[in-house]
Amino acid sequence: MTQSPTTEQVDVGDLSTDDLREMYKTMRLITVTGERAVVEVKAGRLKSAFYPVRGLEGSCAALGSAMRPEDQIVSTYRSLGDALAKRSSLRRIIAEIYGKADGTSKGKGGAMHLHDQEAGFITSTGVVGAGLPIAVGLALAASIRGEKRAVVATFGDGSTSIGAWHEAMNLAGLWKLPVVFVCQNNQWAEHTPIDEYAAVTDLESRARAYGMTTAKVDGFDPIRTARVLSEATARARAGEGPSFVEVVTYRLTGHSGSSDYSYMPKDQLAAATERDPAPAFRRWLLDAEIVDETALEEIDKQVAAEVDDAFEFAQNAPQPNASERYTDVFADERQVPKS
Ligand SMILES: Cc1ncc(C[n+]2csc(CCOP(=O)(O)OP(=O)(O)O)c2C)c(N)n1
Repeated sequence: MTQSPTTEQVDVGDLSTDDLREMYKTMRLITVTGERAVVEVKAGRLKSAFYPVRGLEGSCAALGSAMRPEDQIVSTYRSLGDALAKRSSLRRIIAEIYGKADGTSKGKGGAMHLHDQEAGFITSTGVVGAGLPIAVGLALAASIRGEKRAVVATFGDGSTSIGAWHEAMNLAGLWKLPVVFVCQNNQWAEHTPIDEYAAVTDLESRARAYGMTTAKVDGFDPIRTARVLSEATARARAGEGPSFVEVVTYRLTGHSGSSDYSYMPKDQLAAATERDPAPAFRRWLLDAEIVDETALEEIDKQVAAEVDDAFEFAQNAPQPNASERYTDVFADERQVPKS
């Protein structure tokens, strides 16, 4: 593992102080919202599957700085960070996870199928690897219509061993589609470490075989990650074809909100925890004298208030009305069981 950014080595490129502050806020929002969701699940107030994004905060914040409003994203069940990076409303995401009428899909999608049309957050899916062909379809549509946008697909390292991943990568490479494939390599697929399920663990080299621009970045270095992802989204918007970015991170929790992580080697977990993205970035912002302690405390306070507000909003939001059961869904009413 390489080190987290240090004051001397970092060239922030085009990122302004406001961008860096925004990245820190996004990281904190992801951490605090995720931790709160786990508490709510364990307390039985949130009756939903929840997959923590701990460890990916820097990578998601970097993606947030690389994406523009017109870009679209397709994510996975581990989607909270991607939704926040795409500037989806925190209140409405949390309401959706609670299955409430004020959610981004009026409570019909839930955590597994988050969708926020306004934000360009097209969908998340619980089927490993299934998001990539959807992203390729969106990118094909954008290129046929002449729309200049990047379509981002995020997925875990485990997806790269799924057939749909290879089919999607091949078509995107062949047709030079405006997709950015972002592999969030957290080194685990549920309880299996990457070297126990993959013949080739250098995932970037697999992608290279499909004729696209590839990169591997340290996901604990959000500034370099932001630069690489910005180049990739710009390439897509300019019609220069797809990219694959392997963002190497580490999952700082178990697979799902309720699972244990006793199977994870303690030394690995401890080393990764030392690089916990939001605190590491906070330290770096202070050391580099980019943002002072008072301003950071202010951001921390804002985040705590926004998260409290979002959960309160979601918990008090109305349940969906039964009369809305068949609106906005594709099922044929005659085929839906009545009981
Ligand atoms: C097609 C398919 N096969 C198996 C599963 C069961 N499953 C759920 S999560 C998961 C691990 C996926 O790991 P990875 O893609 O690395 O994502 P991560 O959970 O690490 O973010 C598996 C195998 C599934 N949801 N879909």
